[in-house]
Amino acid sequence: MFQHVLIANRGEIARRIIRTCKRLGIQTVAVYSEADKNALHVKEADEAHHIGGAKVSDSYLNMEAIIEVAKKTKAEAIHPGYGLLSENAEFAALCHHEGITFIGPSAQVIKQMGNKIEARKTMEQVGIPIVPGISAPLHDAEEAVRRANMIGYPVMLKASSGGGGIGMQLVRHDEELYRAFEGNQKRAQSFFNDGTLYMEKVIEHARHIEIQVLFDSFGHGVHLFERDCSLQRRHQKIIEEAPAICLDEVVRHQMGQMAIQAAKAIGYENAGTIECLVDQDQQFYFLEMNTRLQVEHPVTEEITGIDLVEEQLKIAALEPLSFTQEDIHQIGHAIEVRIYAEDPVTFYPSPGTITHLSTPTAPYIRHESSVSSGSVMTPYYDPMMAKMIVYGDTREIAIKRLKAALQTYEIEGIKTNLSLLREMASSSAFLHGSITTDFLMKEREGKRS
Ligand code: MV4
Repeated sequence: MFQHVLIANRGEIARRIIRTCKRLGIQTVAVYSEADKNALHVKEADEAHHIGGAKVSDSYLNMEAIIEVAKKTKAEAIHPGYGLLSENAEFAALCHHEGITFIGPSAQVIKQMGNKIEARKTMEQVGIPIVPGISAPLHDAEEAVRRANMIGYPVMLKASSGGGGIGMQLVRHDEELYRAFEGNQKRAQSFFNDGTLYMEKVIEHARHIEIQVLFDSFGHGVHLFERDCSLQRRHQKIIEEAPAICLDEVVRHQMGQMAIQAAKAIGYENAGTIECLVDQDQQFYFLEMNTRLQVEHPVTEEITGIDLVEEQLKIAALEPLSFTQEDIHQIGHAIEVRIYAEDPVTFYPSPGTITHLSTPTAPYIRHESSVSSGSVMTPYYDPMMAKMIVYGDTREIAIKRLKAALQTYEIEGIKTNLSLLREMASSSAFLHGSITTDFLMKEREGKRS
């Protein structure tokens, strides 16, 4: 196992990674920006190094500065967390070139799955069901309209270098598509430096289900079942849970096998997630693969008892997986809510100082946060300030506990989405599990107009 690991991230995920490293006796090296001098991850790491200005491009995305700290501190490996450099193939390659282990898959696999058209093609070839659509770049609006008429409206226009819903638009008819095409192309170009668009049929009344996989460096792997992430708003997930209540046991098994097959086919190594849509007839379709540890990984940890960060570290240290598929079970139910420092009406980030913070504690509550009383939410980074994960033997118990925990959660000084979370957790749609992706698409459009 490594003796020193550098964590190239900030906030709750940096703290989460530090915690597992400490338990495994690994020395932790934090990096921080000008704005994060007083951040908790800086205090909790064994050592911390300043890498640049507040803007992520000057610090957390500053590859050279991070590599320099790794070399100086003799860190043998870098954990990228999520976001930031976690799916940056160039960074993974740079680590490799410098003789530092990037805790994640190879640069080649990151690149392959980062190109969503390429990912569709690869999965199609392996025999994995993909969403009906095209697996080649759309050249112009005319071609898009021709293709849309073959696929059948509504269609989803997507950016090939996008993912996570950014640069995605639902289109209902020819005229709308003509209007949408160029704007989306430009947006994709400015966001991802790649204006390539593709198109899929919209799967209606679907659920957004993702399968967690773990593969070691010997090509052996397991899946850790699914998470249901259907509750999203403006491409931000709000509530995630495991298991998914909609899946029948046969389909759950098929999806697990599919995820293993997909990961094997691309020579995947480390933790990864296969995102799917599951329609009302329990048909599932591959959407994309995320080649990182995800924000919502704790719900999987809670129901399987496996520490995903520990497994990531062991895999990167070339240890074989210490369990097989038969050892992994879904026990109980876990729900995660994300607490954002944002205005509940406009959804704009709400930076400022947290003057008071009181979070519920109980054996069945797990709190992953980047802040404490007195912390400052700066405008430079993602406005997610914490995640709360509740566990119960059943979904009903977990929801009851979630509602009670949200009632006692107190944040003062900044605006947050707590009221929205309370509303969601108490809604009958959530209780009955009837929330599908289009429920939120409609709701989202309503809010925008
Ligand atoms: C879709 C879809 C329906 N049809 N693609 C959202 C995250 C990103 N990885 C893909 N997403 C979706 N892709 C097709 N062909 C529905 C979603 C989706 C969604 C869309 C809008 C608002 C909320 C959503 C929640 C989950 C999934």
